[in-house]
Amino acid sequence: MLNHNLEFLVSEKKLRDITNKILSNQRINQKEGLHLYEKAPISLLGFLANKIRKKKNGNYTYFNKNIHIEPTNICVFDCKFCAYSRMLNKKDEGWEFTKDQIIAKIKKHVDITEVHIVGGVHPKMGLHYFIDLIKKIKKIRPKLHIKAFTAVELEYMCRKAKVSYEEGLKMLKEAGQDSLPGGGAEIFDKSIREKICKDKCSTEQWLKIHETAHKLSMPSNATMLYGHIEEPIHIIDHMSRLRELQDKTNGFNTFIPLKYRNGNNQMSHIKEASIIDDIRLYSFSRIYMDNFNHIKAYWPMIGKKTTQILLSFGIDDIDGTIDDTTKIYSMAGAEEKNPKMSTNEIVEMIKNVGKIPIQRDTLYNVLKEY
Ligand code: V47
Ligand code: SF4
Repeated sequence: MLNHNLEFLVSEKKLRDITNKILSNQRINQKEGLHLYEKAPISLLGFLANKIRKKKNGNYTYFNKNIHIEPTNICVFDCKFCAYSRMLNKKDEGWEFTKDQIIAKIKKHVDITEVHIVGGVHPKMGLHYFIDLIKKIKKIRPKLHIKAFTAVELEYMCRKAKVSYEEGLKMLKEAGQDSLPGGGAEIFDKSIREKICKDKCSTEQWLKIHETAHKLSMPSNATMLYGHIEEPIHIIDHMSRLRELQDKTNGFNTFIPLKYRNGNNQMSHIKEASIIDDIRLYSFSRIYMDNFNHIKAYWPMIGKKTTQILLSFGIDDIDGTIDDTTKIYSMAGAEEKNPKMSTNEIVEMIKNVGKIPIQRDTLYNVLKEY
């Protein structure tokens, strides 16, 4: 029950009832979630989020040693928020790495445990191309965890190769792919999706692909793009659909809210969320996504300073060392133009807020405590 000395945080009866429900470990429903998200002061959200974080992860804050590979920025789709993709006919601004170039990049990074591979949807890089790439990576680094291809890329690959999601994912798994990243989810609500990314995989397809991966013992992550034209009700709807699938499969490792960045895209007129909005969204995620073990702040996108603040608002994971291998966010105007952090820097960032830095593998096994 709510301790008396907290009543100054929660004067309103409805909010107090919701708070008591959370404190007694009961799940809050969509209506309660919406009320909490819209009405609670961030001090209350932070308090509740931290309680949950502590119960799930103690004072541990996770990071991993990884690089990103973005094989191409050529893309057949036209998401309005994307600053990164180029059409095939604008090839001078695009890049296409060869498999040899990708292997050379991986060879340069000897101490990473994970490679994250996500790029544009190139009409000529299909399922068999990527199966071969994955085999080549596993040949030189059999133990490297390969987290690859958003549901958007997978939907296109499987459709073009005329195989079911299950067949396609099985082939990728046999080649050596270990898990799926969480991208491409954006916002599940149909009317918003129609306005920001109408030509790529649908909500139903995104959820089906992740469900199928979980069935094949390929875990995955989940994301949500926030801070553009969505309303609070769409955020609750998005999180509820993920929470429902997680109840069914328990295959998601982490939830990653992705803050919309407004540089160089077709929605640049939209103002970015404030830091208060970020804190509200992240701490609410920790409270509402009660069956997700981890909530990740992806630091190259949200910036180092905000990431550090979020560690005091329920966040227990900040992703990885990256080593300047991603362009998606710097092209969209994120603070980190050449994102890389040494292990020492990450450890310091976490220790500075009184948390315990843990180097993890992709599946959150502890590799080293600092
Ligand atoms: O789906 C694109 C987002 C995602 C913008 O699983 C933008 O560990 C903000 O999924 N502003 C791809 N976001 C990246 C992704 C990801 C990143 C880090 C870790 C993991 C993981 C997954 O990037 C896209 C889209 O939602 N995005 N443009 C933009 N202007
Ligand atoms: Fe293509 Fe992904 Fe950009 Fe959409 S977000 S245009 S699918 S690269």
